[in-house]
Amino acid sequence: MSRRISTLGILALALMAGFARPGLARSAEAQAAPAPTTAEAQRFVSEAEALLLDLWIEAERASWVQSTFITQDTEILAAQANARKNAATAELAKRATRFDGLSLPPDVARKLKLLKLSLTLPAPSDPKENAELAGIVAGMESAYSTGKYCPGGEAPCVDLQEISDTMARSRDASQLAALWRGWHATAPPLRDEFARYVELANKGARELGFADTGAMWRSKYDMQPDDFAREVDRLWSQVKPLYDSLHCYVRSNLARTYGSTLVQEGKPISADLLGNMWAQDWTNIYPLVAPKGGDPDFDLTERLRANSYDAMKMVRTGERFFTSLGFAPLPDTFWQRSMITKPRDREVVCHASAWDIDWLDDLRLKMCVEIKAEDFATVHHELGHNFYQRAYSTQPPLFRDSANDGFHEAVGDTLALSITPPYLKRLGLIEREPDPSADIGLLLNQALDKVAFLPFGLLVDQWRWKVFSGEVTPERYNGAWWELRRRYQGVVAPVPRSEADFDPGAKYHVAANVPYTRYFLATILEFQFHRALCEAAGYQGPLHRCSIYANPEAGRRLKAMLEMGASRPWPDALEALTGQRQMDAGAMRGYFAPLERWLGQQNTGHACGW
Ligand code: X8Z
Ligand code: ZN
Repeated sequence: MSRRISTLGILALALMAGFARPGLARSAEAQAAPAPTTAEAQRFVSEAEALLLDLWIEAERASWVQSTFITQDTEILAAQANARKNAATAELAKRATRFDGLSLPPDVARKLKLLKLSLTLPAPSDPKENAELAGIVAGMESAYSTGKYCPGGEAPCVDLQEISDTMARSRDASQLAALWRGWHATAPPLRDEFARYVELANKGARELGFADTGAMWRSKYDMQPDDFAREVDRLWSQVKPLYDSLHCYVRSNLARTYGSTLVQEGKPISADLLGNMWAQDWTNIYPLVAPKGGDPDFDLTERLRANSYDAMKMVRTGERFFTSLGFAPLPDTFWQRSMITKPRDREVVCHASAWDIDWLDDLRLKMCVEIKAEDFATVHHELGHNFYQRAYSTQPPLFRDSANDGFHEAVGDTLALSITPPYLKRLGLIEREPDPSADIGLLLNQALDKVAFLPFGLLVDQWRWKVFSGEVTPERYNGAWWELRRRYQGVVAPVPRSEADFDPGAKYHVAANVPYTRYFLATILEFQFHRALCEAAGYQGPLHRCSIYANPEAGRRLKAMLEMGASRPWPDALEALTGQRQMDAGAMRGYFAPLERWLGQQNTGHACGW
């Protein structure tokens, strides 16, 4: 690492000092400079890649330490490293405009484009403002991760994990509302900081030639930002009928538990009754909505515990799925350096993530694993990131990323779709495969996760896009959030809200500046991937019964796409795996078709919608 810094020191110093920058602002200088050449562009790109790689690794190490040991110092160190990375990237992106309009080899042109889009936090050129922005984001992530609800009296303070575990099980409406309110009370202190973050990030985005930060995020999909927004709407309209049916069925079942005063037909559902803080995953209320006569009659959480699974065994089992497909086992350093359980002696960011510290094979998982079905799926999700990272590690640095961010989120979830009863039997977790009549229960459970998630996956960034564009100003942050939650999810807040609240900040990705549309895309894509891999495996039959476990052909197909990284526009990667060039919810609708028919029957006579 030190060797690389010394050879690149001159370019780095030039960047930090802000000289030798034939950017747009320096028109007189630019006119005087000789015309750019292909050779110069090639040299620029390779030097930029080497410099960025060093800065990425440095920022990654600092962020790892912050996330696994939150203190004031680690937060400052991470913010500083991120500020350095962001400043250098923004500066390089501006310098790259020198080559605009030049006819370049496709690889070089693509790298220049990716360089301009690589930041999720666009740095303003003023070093003070850049440092302030990086500091705010690090601070918001720490504040979110250390948030507690203190009910008062004798009751101890509880963190998000403890609150979530109670919310998953409790059927006591007043307790649920109190927990919901308690967690959301951690967010108002972030409101002013968030508004300042929006202002500074927008300044950085505009300096880079984007209308605002939201437009910059939407530009990462190999199409015009407005076209991407329309594409997302198109996908939502493909799946909305399925969501509406599920919402209707769940609401009428919840009314049986909570009474028809609290849960009313034709009205939105109270957001605290769905088993999850954000009503984004409803699997915890499966017992309240289980189909009579169509229930698989096993509970994966209970089965994992009965079979003495611990965090290590959960992760080892996830790894084995990947190795069964022909991927090499995780390196020893993964097991030495990962954080897979919640430490008792310090504050950490428990929100799960997967890392590749050196952009080669220093892969790590950071997760506070609990022994439950939800975390078994999340382990596969995270390992999907790790195996993707390793698959593209032989690409040049600017191509070491997924085809688009939805792909990164979809890989592990695709494998998790193969956690079918025969697979669980193979693991020894269940003794008998449930009767085919239980398929409705299995599909319903899956829909409470995947279908229920869709509108939430969509609305988080619908809100942020409006905030970044200025359509939603700080005075309307919370009101606009609830308009969207009501419109898309059909949920309402369980307790009165006002602009003194900041409910979006009670979600990790808002506090930590992580774009969210990626999860909406992933939910659609994973069914496309699953269908294609099942076909490659020669499987015939209903998609919800297909498992690609240990199928070498499916493994080869998946690996080939992962190895492409970001070297080609995402439709090429999608085509390599599925033969399709469009994201398409048809596979998801097909997967759930038997359930959709069944829901239609259950909903007859009910007034659906809200
Ligand atoms: O944030 C995540 C992963 C890490 S990339 C655990 N997910 C979203 C969330 O928790 O809100 C996975 C599903 C959606
Ligand atoms: Zn993820």
